[in-house]
Amino acid sequence: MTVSSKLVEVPKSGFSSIPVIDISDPESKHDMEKACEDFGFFKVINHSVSSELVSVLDHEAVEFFSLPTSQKTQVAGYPFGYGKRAIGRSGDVGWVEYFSFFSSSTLLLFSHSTLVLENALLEYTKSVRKMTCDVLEMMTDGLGIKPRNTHSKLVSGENTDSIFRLNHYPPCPLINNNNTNGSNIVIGFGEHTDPQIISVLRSNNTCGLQINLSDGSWISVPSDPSSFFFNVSDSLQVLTNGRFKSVKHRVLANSRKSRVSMIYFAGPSLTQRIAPLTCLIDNEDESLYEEFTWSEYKNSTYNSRLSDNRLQPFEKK
Ligand code: GA4
Repeated sequence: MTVSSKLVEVPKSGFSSIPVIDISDPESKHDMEKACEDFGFFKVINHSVSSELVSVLDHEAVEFFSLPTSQKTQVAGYPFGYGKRAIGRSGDVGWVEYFSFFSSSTLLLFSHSTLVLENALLEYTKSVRKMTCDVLEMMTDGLGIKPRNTHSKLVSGENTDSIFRLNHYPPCPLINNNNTNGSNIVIGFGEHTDPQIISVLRSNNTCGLQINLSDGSWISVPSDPSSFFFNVSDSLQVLTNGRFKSVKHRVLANSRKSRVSMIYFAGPSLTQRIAPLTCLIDNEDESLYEEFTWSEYKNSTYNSRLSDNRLQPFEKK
């Protein structure tokens, strides 16, 4: 966790607002494609994930994080299980506690949680996976790629390596409320890009998430508990040969309010080869990246620092 005196910058380029995609309208594919190219980030509305399911999970998450630390640490573990402050295993820290689950279509490898939480998680991840596939299919269509399931099939099979994570950012007493110019910030989760294909985030009504624009400025994402936020991750940047941007993002702690977010990191199977799609390049020379498997990338990721540029070693010289 860093207490920084850096000012939150104001965007210099013509940014107006976070792109909003209505997934019930097939024509939104054009806006989605543009959002992926310009920001690597968009908000999805009119989705089919049930609000009741979301409420159950929200409630269960709040209950879990309210438990005494001694009880939560009984289910501590990395990469799956409970964690507090420490992020990854290379020394990063943040004003955050979390609970990560391995998630695949048939399996939830976590035996300590309550039955209610497990059931809610299974139902939620099933529903979010379906929405993720719909979004990826719309995106593939927007790129003019056939078949429609070119991307969605990477995250929908039995062996996909996805993660589901609950993050809790408690109110932070280190933030000085008397400082009115916004220069006193505490990092909840430091700047990074996600390594998978796409990430799907939902949060309660507390803001804190920021995305980084190409001019380097940070944009605060207004919270919206009824919508989902999608961010392009590293593997999708490679698959599209850099056309879609893996968005750098971070979370700032709040002085008074708790933020609870739930994120589904949609990854491919460990053996999946990741390289620019041949239909997006005219010949091999145009490829910006060396091919890798998800397992290779994942291994290098888990040995890196949060803010590292993890794709750099795979860029063609
Ligand atoms: C960033 C995206 C996901 O939160 C995550 C993170 C993972 C972790 O918290 O264990 C990592 C980070 C994330 C990338 C670099 C490594 C691994 C922390 C870290 C320092 C769960 C993931 O898949 O990669």
